[in-house]
Amino acid sequence: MNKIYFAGALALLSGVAACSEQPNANREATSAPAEQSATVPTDAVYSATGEVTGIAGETVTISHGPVPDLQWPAMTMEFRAPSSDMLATVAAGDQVAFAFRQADGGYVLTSLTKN
Ligand SMILES: [Cu+2]
Repeated sequence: MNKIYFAGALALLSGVAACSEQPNANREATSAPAEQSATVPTDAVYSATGEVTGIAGETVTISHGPVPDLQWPAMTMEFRAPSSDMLATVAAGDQVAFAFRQADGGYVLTSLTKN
């Protein structure tokens, strides 16, 4: 009588253990994409390097290399500077390292360094 009860308890325990693994595995698999999207906030700052091809007021055109974080290929595009002061030390043809963030209607530089 005791032996049968013990065997039944073991079967029950192993059954519980097997069942509890399934939901855990599912939770791990579904939480990965949620974490990924959480790591791309809209105020993220991206960095790249490139060559200045033109400056007009507070806008600088940069032929920049790939930006993996944004899945951008190399391209030439305009960036806004917070003020023309940031662009005072660079000229067309300069190699630069820069950082930027997304803003309404474009991309705004957060730093610009002549290489
Ligand atoms: Cu670009």
